[in-house]
Amino acid sequence: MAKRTQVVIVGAGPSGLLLGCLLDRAGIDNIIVERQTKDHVLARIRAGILEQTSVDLLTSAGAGARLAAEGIAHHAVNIAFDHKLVSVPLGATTNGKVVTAYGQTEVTLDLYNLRAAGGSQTIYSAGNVEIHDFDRDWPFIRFVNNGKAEEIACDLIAGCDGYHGVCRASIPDNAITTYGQVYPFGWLGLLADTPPVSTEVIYANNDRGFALCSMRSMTRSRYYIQCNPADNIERWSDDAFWDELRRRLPPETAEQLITGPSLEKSIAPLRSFVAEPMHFGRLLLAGDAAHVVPPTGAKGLNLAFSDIYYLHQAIESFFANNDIAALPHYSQQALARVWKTERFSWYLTNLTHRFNADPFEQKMKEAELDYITASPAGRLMMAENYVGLPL
Ligand code: RFL
Ligand code: PHB
Repeated sequence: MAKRTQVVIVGAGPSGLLLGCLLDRAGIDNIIVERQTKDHVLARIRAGILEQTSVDLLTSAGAGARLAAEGIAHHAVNIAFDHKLVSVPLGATTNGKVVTAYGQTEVTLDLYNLRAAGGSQTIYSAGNVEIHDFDRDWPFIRFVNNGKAEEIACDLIAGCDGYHGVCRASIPDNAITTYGQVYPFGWLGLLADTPPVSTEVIYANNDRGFALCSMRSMTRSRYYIQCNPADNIERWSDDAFWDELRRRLPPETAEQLITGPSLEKSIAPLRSFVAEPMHFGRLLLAGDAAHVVPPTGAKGLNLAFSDIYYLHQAIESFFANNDIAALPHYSQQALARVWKTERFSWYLTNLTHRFNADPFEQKMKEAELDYITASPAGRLMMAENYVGLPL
């Protein structure tokens, strides 16, 4: 077998790139194998809000300079129910921890540039990626590169290949348990070069359905509305989107809304999903490959990064101390945080979306909103989870 490395990372999304950069720092050889082209990966528009722990991790990996200069700190999160908007402060109750608006596209670009400068190899456009013998001590990966079959032998495989990837699917069914649910709605998202309607995120529960106001910069805004997941995107003109968004926001917010042509518009389904354990033999799953949260609360990317925090420590211990127990320990550590974050994302989705027209359920949600905004304990629960639970 021609090629060998210590860790093969499958997937060059944010999880795979961050892991690669942290392993480079620790002097551990790694190769990333990615199914898509570099341009495709770098163009994906997704998350927009980083927890403090994610900011710290990117900084410690050496990818924090542009984030420090361009990221926008949010000191509150807003929740609107019909015509009432309440603001939950962040920071004061969370030991100074806040969240930062900085797009996933920028995070991926910063990590990509850092990796390119370090010289570690990333193979894009890899076809038919297969992982082998990860239940033994000599795993390897096989794929097609520029029309030729290639193999890379390694000590460990990191499955950072997202929800639809090959790694989780390669684990025998009887060795993994999956949990989850698909929500009966999707999010229709629109990106525009218009000033954001609010300097902090607004989650709106309205009788026409959920809406979210977010931003990428002071001149670029990101909005979402709850929609039918089977809706055809062609049916949604920009004007139809803006009209519907305006109807779902409190009137004083709607009045401030500045509209413009969309740069991007797409529909995303919403699901909660966890696979456990996140370890099988010499395969370690991280990020969306192991779990998915609905985007309410902005946890997906952050949870991927907290996995990578635990995973790089486990991999370092594995190589430094021949510590095979570090691998199952990674899964236990990561899952403890995963489940709590799954709970919060599920909770905030339930609180802010309309599932059915049941007036009792809506009353329960209004009482809950009153509690989390009027009670110091309620505000603390909201703020502590929103800024991210400690690692
Ligand atoms: P990714 O980003 O899916 O990357 C996986 C990579 O693996 C590649 N791949 C393969 N490579 C080789 N061989 C195979 N067989 C492969 N199969 C797949 C893929 O091409 C891809 O490059 O997973 P990763 O790295 O774990 O990152 C996860 C995050 O991308 C995801 O959790 C977030 O985007 C979720 N998310 C949000 N997270 C936040 O923290 N804050 C937010 O504000 C936020 N907003 C969002 C979101 C996700 C959304 N969508 C579209 C699902 C908003 C939306 C609308
Ligand atoms: C985003 O800016 O894309 C965003 C913000 C908050 C969320 C989800 C997505 O909960």
